[in-house]
Amino acid sequence: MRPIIALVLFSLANLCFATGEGPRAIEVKVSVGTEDGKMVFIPDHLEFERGKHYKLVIHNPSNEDHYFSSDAFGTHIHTNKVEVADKSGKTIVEVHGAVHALELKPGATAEWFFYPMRNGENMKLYCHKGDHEEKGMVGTITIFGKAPFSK
Ligand SMILES: [Cu+2]
Repeated sequence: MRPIIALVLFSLANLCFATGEGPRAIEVKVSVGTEDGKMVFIPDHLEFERGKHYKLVIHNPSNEDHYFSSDAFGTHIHTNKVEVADKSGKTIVEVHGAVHALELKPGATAEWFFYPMRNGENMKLYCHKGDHEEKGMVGTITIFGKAPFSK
């Protein structure tokens, strides 16, 4: 019995690696806008700790386009990839390389896989669509903690 369990666990671990998100990505969800059209990010403050691997799930539940933009955030992380899925949830696009803004169409979801690299406190998050920022579509992102291999 034991070898079979070990084999199953081993296969599961391989599956995790095969998806490219690693076994320990911490999932964090954020909404850009709301179903009833409010100009907000929910939550409007995000925190990430160095030494951990994150999967930030950005969803637009509203009826209009919204951005998830943060120039500083983009320079404080290492982006592994951004995945975009179709309506069935199947990944149709993978974006690799540095990213600092995403525009999400109504109903869209994107998954941003990254490692926090440098500390930053209350880095500005905003939506630069039309006058959304002035209407309240702003937030902050903090990266804290020590580098993984420092004492
Ligand atoms: Cu917006």
